[in-house]
Order: sequence, then C-alpha cells, then structure tokens
Amino acid sequence: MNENNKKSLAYIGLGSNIGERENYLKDAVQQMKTYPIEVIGCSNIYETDPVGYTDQDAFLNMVVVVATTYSPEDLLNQLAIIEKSLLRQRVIHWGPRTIDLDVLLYDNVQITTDQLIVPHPRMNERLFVLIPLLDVIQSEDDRQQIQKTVDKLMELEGEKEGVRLWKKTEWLNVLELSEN
Ligand code: PH2
Ligand code: MG
Ligand code: MG
Repeated sequence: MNENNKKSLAYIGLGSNIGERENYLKDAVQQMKTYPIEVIGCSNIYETDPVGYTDQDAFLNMVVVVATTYSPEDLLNQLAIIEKSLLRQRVIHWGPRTIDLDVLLYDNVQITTDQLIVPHPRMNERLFVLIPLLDVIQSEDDRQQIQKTVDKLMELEGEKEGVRLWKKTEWLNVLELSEN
C-alpha cells in the first residue's frame, strides 16, 4: 500500500506476440481486476511490428489506465505474478512473450530503483506504447505532450509505420457485464 491508502492513477502497457494474443491481453486485464486494481479505461488493440529484436512475430499492444492503492513496487510485483500465471518466460531479451506488462506512468511520480523506472524509460521512443496511450490518457496536458511526441516520431519515421489499429475493445464492457 502507499501512504494514506490513497488511490493513484497508473498506466500499464500490455504486449503479446505468442499464441492467442488477444486472449492473453484479456486474461491479464481480467486478473488485474481481482486485485485492488480498478481498471478505468482500456485502449483499442493495435497490431505492431516488433521493435528492438525484429526477428519475431507481430505484437498486439494496448494500454490500460487503472486506479489502485498499490504502491508502484506492489503494482509491479502483482503484474509480475500475472505475467507468470500467463506462462511468461524470459528467454530472449526483448524477445517473444505471451504477455508483457509494463508500468508506464504512476501519478506524476518519478521513480528509479533497481526494479523499476517510472515513467518507463523508453516509452517516448515507442509508437506502439504512445498511440494506445493516447486512447486512454486522462489529463489534457499529458495528451497534448504525448501527441507532440507522436507527431515528432512520425515525422522522423515518415509515417505511422508499424502500428495498425487491430480491434476496437468492446470486450472490456463485456467482461464487466459478465461479472454481475
Ligand atoms: N516489447 C518489447 C520489444 N519490442 N515491439 C513491439 N512491437 N511491441 C512490444 O510490446 C515490444 C516490442 C520489449 O518489451
Ligand atoms: Mg516491455
Ligand atoms: Mg516488461
């Protein structure tokens, strides 16, 4: 828990490029809800070309915004437990994975520990993070800032290369309905 049991706003990046990719995303979001993690919003799903280690299949990426009483460290630990339950294996650095869950932003805090750096140190270079983030960002100031970075990256890369809208996420609502 963080001090005073206060709820914080955090953004989590999800990625999958093995097997039933959409199901891994769904299962991860569903599992988050069983912890003190309230899922407030869910971006669309994008299919994205692999970045970094390119000899692997295309990813599905999305971003969710959550309210939570977890501290950033507790949140990270809980996400690691969800990754494990979804058979995440760490074989190749930046290599194929059933599910990757990254803490992108946590309120306006900056954190650097051995385990965790927030804001995520590479998010501003990655259209596969920033484009879904734009779908769910809550603060207008942040939205403008992120849009600027996206515009700059797209100028550099010539186009919105490698990030394609894959599916609108109606399933978040379906998950909510099926809980009642
Ligand atoms: N994750 C990485 C490395 N490369 N490329 C795409 N398109 N999507 C990802 O989620 C991704 C990646 C390391 O976490
Ligand atoms: Mg990652
Ligand atoms: Mg990760």
